[in-house]
Amino acid sequence: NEKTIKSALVSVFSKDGLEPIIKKLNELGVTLYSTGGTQAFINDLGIDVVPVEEVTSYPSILGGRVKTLHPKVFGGILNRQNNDQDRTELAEFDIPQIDLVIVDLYPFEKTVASGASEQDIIEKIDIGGISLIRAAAKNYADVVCVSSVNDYANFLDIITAQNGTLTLEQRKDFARKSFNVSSHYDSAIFNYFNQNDEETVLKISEQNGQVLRYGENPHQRGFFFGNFDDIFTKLHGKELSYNNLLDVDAAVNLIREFKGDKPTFAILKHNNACGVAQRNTLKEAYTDALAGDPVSAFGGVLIANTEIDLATAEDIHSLFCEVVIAPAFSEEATALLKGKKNRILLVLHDIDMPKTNVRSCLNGVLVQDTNNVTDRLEDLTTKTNKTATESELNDLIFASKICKHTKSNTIVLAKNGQLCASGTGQTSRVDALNQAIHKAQSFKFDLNGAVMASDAFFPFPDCVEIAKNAGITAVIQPGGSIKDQLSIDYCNDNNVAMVFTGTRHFKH
Ligand code: 93A
Repeated sequence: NEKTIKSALVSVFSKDGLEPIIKKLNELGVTLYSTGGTQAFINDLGIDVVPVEEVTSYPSILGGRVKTLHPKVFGGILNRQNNDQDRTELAEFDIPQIDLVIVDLYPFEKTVASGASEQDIIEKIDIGGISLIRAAAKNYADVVCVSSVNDYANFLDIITAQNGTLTLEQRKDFARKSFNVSSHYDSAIFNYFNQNDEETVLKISEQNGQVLRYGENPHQRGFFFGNFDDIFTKLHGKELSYNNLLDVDAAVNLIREFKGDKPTFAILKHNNACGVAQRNTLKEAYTDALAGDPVSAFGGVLIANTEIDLATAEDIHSLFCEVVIAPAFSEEATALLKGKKNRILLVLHDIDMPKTNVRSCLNGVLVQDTNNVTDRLEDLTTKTNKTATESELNDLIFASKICKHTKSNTIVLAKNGQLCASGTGQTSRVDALNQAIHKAQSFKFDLNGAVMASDAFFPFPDCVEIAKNAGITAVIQPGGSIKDQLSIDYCNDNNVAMVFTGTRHFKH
């Protein structure tokens, strides 16, 4: 299974490191075939080389795009030396045997990295060279393929030590490396085209989507696809930004939980509620939503589940906010709220929201059903000896609904139809709870008799213990941990009520 190299086709882009190999092959009496630039390089070394055009009886054409792509070249590489038919055809068509192929491909990746034009990049997609590599590597039974400058030293050592002869294992190892080179090369081309795809997405967005001032930050482009007017009538204000749209989406989804309830007002910042309250009048609801966190409310998105009247509008008017949303605005309220040029006023139509949710992920998209399970009193199961009072039950449902629309991990604390505070987007539930308690206390909320909602189960009883010590008397959670009982036991020992919803509300 040893083969001695008697002929070689050398076609390299970079001539670096080639000289000692050519000299060695010449010393071993190997016949050299070569393409234009490589041929000139070999001639300059004073060594004889047969131009590939002489083999093919064809010139290099199309500006070099076709120079080795010819049956005489590929026949010379792909023929099986132990196959009689192949031998006959080789003789019949006057095809020279080629035992060694040395190729250094057009530098595609380097050209992309240099910021070259698209045309220059396309020209650097090597066709002939990659075919030579694939052909020679496929026929490793008879042919040696050296496809990378990195293998020159090793190859030179072998032919020096073994007088131009290679074993089958050595040829196969060069084939393995060659397919590594060719697959890497093609992946680089794919990645380049794929990148272009992303550019295309942005171009299509620019032409067909709504062009936003920018994306999440000023250095990012942003576009919106959707039919805004189906959902809202815009009464007043500046263009909605990318971040406004995200907040509006969060606000609309949250307020839908309270459709048909008594007047409810919510204030959102960065897609999370920082204030929510349900009261007998909308004005009171606004006042108590704002009290939840007057600091965060600055520049927030406001939403009501019922018409905004003048009394409420008068209070809202003194707050700097980006967007106000409601199913209706009274005439006087509209006139007053239009008093600030940039303030966006949106009338929310009574329509269904999409049932699927799409977001980008890695090099694709994630699609899921929207979370359309609303927690209801009749679905709760009490797990503790203490049952929640009617007022606690209302607060538990209220808190759990807010929880569903708050970034995970989240804990929501509420009391008397008012959001006291929430912990949002924390990496642990304990952190979320501590954040909520700290925040509620900093805004002077008395948490005695307040309730706690969690978006997901408690793996340990630590949260209920911390909550109890802060004054919490009732807890709502989905349940489902193998250690649920530890939290239930703690509640039983400490006169806390706990109910299960059976539905987890992660929001990542
Ligand atoms: O344009 S090509 O894809 N067409 C070919 O037929 C061809 N054959 C070899 N490029 C081709 N090559 C490449 O030319 C080799 O991979 C190598 O990178 C380069 C060597 O050209 P020269 O010897 O003229 O410098």
